[in-house]
Amino acid sequence: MNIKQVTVFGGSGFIGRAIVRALAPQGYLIRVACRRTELAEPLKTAGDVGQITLMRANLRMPDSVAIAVMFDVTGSMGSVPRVLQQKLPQLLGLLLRKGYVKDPQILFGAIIVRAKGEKRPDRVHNLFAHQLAPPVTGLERNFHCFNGRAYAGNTPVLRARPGEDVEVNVFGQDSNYHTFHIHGHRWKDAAGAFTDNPGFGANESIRARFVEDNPGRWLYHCHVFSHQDVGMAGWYIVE
Ligand SMILES: [Cu+2]
Repeated sequence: MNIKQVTVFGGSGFIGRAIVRALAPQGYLIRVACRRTELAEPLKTAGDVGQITLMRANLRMPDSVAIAVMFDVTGSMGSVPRVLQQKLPQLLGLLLRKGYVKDPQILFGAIIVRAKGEKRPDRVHNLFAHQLAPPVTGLERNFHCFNGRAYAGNTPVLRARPGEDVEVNVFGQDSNYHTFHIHGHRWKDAAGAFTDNPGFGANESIRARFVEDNPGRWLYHCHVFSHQDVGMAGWYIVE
């Protein structure tokens, strides 16, 4: 039997509640992790008896849980996402040094909103641009990463077939200014102009959407060379 189980962190918050209510009708067994479970109590009625359970997750309780941070980039959280992203390396370092959690993980995720009836792409790739700083890795140098990994071959390998409608979403998850480039490709921006290297900053995102017509092994990367040189690059393979 394949039970779909999911843990929603910050489940008592505005976005967390919406996620739980969206997942419940799809049959997921949902654990709602939050600091004050009493606030999430009303959520239980969104599912069948026992389908939704609440668990206390508190950074001050050792071993309580791995940590997930969700950023709402629509602005409803004010400066919180920006501050959190700047502090994330320190937060992870602190968690390790104090022994609160043995193996803290950062999870990235995006909620992509499409217009009703809009055609879905054949391929969707999501890339999160960020850094892994020495307090996180315990290494001396800083790494610029896509999805927690640095350097082509280690970062996600994106794939597509000729003729496919391809979408690559790239999210700025640190306080840097990045640009996104895929060799051999260009696409139209929101204003309808061709682009091949759009820029984005903290909590901003860009979308590359195109019909694939150029088979090959292509490099994608941030075009800020000091970022690319320390890992912010990967392969895009069309075959
Ligand atoms: Cu960059």
